[in-house]
Amino acid sequence: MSGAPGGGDTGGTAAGFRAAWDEIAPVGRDPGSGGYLRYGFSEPVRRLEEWFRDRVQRMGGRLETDGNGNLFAWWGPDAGGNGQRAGRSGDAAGGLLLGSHFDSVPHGGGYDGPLGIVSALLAVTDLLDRGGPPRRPVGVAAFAEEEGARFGVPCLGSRLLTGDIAPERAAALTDPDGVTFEAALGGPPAGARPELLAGLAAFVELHVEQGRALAELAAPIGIGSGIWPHGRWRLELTGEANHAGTTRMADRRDPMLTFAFAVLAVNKEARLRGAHATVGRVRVEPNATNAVPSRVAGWLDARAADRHVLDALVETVHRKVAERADRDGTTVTLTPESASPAVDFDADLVGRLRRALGDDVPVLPTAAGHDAGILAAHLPTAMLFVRNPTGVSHSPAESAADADCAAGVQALTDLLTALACD
Ligand code: HGY
Ligand code: MN
Ligand code: MN
Repeated sequence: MSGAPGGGDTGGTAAGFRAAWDEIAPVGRDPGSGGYLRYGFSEPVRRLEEWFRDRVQRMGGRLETDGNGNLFAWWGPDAGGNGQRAGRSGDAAGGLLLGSHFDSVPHGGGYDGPLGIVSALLAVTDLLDRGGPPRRPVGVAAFAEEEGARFGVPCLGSRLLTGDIAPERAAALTDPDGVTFEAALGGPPAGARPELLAGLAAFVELHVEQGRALAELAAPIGIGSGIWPHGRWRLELTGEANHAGTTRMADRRDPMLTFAFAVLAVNKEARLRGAHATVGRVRVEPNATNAVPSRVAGWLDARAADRHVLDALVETVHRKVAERADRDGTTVTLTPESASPAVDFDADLVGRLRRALGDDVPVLPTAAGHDAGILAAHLPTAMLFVRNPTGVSHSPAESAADADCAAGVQALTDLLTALACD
């Protein structure tokens, strides 16, 4: 893809999509696992942002940052030259924002996030090729630290933009090396930007599906109906460090024992409720082969279609682990680290998506969190999903066919034509 209007295959073709995708696919890819190491504010993400800036400039767009690590590009009225944009000047209809995130989980797939950004840029290119600048402002966003893989809080950039997290709390978050978010950002985050949000009429995020619903429906794209409520909790178990060889089993206060029970309890209680719960991250102190641990920290990711089911799951796990800790002579704390309420995407916007794309396009919920889930509480928001034949995500096995990605680009172009050019 030339990046400038009028060049090469359009992004709505598999060849046009592939040409653009090949420009970013190698960035941050681990040769050993084939997965991606694109942590927030890391070198690979900075290179992807540089690719974004270069392409936007060649497309005649205007770049903007919000002071929270989020990057925006704008086209149409109030974009470019005069530095004004809908919402600030107040004299243009609200903007239509597309976009997603560049960051990944450790050894994650290449599509989770970047597909939404690349597809949006290709759709804007096609729109400009078709008929010049849109009648309303059209934007593409690259949100920072969506996975929370570095600083622990998911959708950190979009939560800062909307005021869903205090800038002081975000600034003090640290990564595993003790680097603060403020240091990684290069200064204190700006926090809420209501005037930026005020200029937006809608946000639509395209994302690779993280499941096989579209594969089973033999549909290349789908429309999101909503997001399950979900959250993250830190489970900390404290016992007594001791010698692995000389300490009798009856004399131990071993937090690893309580932790093992906790992992099994999480799995059982989720299965009993049709919920999804995971302990995928653990930190052991002192983490030595020949020492009974003093402390074990594990992180719980829990999600359910219904808020009450989720609350009951977490409460039951906490109660059962505390009972077990009493027997093990250990102590337990469960600390919420992030909460994401249930999301129903904007019914009117979903309806407009269905009219623009066809009533035969499936409408489906997701249990995956997204920046769209944060913005949905602040402006009309919807999502588009692209078929993932493996259904696997947060893994190198994540996949999407070029033809389906091109269908996603075409859907965004049709949406822009319907909403931003009418
Ligand atoms: O964790 C999630 O659901 C998303 O991929 N950040
Ligand atoms: Mn993800
Ligand atoms: Mn994602």
